[in-house]
Amino acid sequence: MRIHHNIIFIVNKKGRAKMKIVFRWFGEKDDHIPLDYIRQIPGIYGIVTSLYDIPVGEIWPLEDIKQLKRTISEYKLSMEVIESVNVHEDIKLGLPTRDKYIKNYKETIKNLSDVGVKVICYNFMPIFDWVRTELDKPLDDGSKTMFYEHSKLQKISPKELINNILGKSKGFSLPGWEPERLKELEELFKAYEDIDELKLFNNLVYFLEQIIPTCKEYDIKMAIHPDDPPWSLFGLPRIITSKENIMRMLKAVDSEYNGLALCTGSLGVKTDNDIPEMIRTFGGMGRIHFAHVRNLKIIGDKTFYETSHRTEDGSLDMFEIMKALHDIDFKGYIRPDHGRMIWGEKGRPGYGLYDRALGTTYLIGLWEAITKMKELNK
Ligand SMILES: [Mn+2]
Repeated sequence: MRIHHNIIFIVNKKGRAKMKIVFRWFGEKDDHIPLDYIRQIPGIYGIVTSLYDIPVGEIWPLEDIKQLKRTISEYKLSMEVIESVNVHEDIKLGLPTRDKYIKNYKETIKNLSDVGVKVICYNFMPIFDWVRTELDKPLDDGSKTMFYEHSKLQKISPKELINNILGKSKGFSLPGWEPERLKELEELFKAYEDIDELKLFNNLVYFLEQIIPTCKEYDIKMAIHPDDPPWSLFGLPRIITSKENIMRMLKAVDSEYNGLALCTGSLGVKTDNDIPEMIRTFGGMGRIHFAHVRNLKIIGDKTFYETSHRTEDGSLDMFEIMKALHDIDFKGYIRPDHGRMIWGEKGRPGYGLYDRALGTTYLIGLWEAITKMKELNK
């Protein structure tokens, strides 16, 4: 059965479409949160998910995508954003085999458009995805959260980092930390020995030049996720870290289909990244298609932990961030991002239900207040 969404749900009084709140979910097999619970969060429009069983680089089978969509539709939730379709390491490395994987990526884009997907989130980080040094650091209020301490990272090897992360994931797979991908770690590091930032950037441009025409044809927007954290780790290059290099990337393939997943938490740990200003610039260009909105507390040089969404709890001003999104008339997708583990919840680090649900209502509350204040001040 195909359920059509009531379009009134996303249109405000004046008929202006507004941003859509979505929630990340890891599938029936690997998420402790049932869709039935997610749909009870006020204001939720849809699910952000992925096909976790398909090895990186393979074509996503249409039947599997349709099945996922059917499951989600049963709960009257949309599936318009995929996070992520991961990019094969050979593409990032610029190996001759990349063309095969790019061809597969285009097939996946076509298959996703078939079920109404609008945005594909991806990243272009070598070897590692997001990195933290602790997944369950206790906070004063008894909650637990993810923590990053650069000085600690500098003292350990990549292997030790992986063992720390996977050993603490409580049996949940972590996005970007699939053990099979990390097995050939030494080989991967060797392969990256002569890849500097410029080479990595050129490999990204090559990939985008190939896929963006397909995206245009099938009306699917690409949204690159910034590097998390936005600096080099273990000597590996990172290229989506600042306003300048994001601008360079957007200009290199100058199409609205080549866009950004603006993650406040990833970019925000670098104090010289002015997030509201970035939203106004890139949003004004029509290039932000997806936003991850969360807060974090910077407690030292390249040292931070993830907090609840509230402005007072972290280093980012969430009002200013939501106001910037409101000011650019953002009509894309917003999701709360990592939350703490609270109320005794056991789940995938960063992806509990409770704190992200609180974050959702907070973001929606800010949005309503901004909307109504603007109307009052007219
Ligand atoms: Mn993010």
